[in-house]
Amino acid sequence: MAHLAIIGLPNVGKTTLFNALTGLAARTAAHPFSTTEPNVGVAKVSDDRLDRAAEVEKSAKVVHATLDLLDLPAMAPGSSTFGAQHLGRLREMEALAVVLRAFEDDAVPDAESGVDPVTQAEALLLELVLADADVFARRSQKAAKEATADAAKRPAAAAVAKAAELLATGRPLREGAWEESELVAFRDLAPLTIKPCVWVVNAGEDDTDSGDLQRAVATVVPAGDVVVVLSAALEEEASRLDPADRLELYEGLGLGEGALARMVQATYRTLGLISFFTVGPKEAHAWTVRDGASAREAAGKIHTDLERGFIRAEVTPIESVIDAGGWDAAKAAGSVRLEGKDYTVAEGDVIVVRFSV
Ligand SMILES: Nc1nc2c(ncn2[C@@H]2O[C@H](COP(=O)(O)OP(=O)(O)OP(=O)(O)O)[C@@H](O)[C@H]2O)c(=O)[nH]1
Ligand SMILES: [Mg+2]
Repeated sequence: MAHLAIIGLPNVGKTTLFNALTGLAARTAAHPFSTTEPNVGVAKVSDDRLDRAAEVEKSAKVVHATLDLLDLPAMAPGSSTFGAQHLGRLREMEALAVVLRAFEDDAVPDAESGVDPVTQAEALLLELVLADADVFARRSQKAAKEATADAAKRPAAAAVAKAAELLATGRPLREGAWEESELVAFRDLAPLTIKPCVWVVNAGEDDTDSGDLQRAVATVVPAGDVVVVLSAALEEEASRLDPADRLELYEGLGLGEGALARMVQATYRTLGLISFFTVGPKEAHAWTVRDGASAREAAGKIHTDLERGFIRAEVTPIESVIDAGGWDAAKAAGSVRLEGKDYTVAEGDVIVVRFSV
């Protein structure tokens, strides 16, 4: 299960985004620091392909993948409102979604954030770097002392020192080149700047230059981070509609399946996660595994018995199930393959595990 924290400056639309993603109704307000306690919720990872496969299989139930969300109080650079307690919560997350305000609205004061997403991205990135720098500077001193007494501890101390140096130059750890052993050496510190970030530019509903905003933010954040432009207010409104009306709204605005789906899918990608599916009359189910997982590992996600007793897997891309009009039809058409336990699962595979226990 992946955990994503939503952070950002005051009054930028963090809770609005949280509500849009979870369908919950946490309190939002037009004044800064309206969120004082974290909100927790679950976001559905919507996937069109799963819905279509469920349709052709006439599945009674559809189970989408999910993402655990945490909406935190505002960060304010240089202030102590975003306390050690919230930093601790952040360290437990697999990824961060940083909301940057670009919308202008006289009714929603922007004194703390402004409406330039680039300035906010730089300020927040620095804030995260400083939080890590503090922790690593202290650990580095302690580790150096320990290493003088115990030679076996030298490689770990060197890794921590190298990280502390990078942070001291103002750079996030994910910009460094790290050996696995180095990452292990400071894993217990749970550095914030090693976590993948999704930068969410909250633009006005009628903002038309989303491409420009996207590129501007992308130039100041670490390579590999995802930047998504959306309107949290619009997405929250859309999330309250029933699916047909929502689709109509999105289509009317030329938004395809909506910005939220794109954001969540991008988060999955940056986390190195992929989906595979099981489909049938009872249920159509999306499962999450790390990119690179074997068929046997994937089987274990469904049930430990399937992993233990794994014999082989029947596999085909979900598109071929949809196109053929169902799993049985895809099989009859010869598009289902047999794979062994070491097969590397591909994003979008439909899998039937043959097993015996
Ligand atoms: N016009 C406009 N208003 C928005 C948008 N997103 C949020 N708002 C409004 O901005 C105000 C603040 O939104 P919140 O979601 O509470 O912002 P927040 O970042 O959680 O605020 P704090 O928790 O106080 O830091 C609310 O009045 C929202 O309705 C948007 O995309 N456009
Ligand atoms: Mg809030």
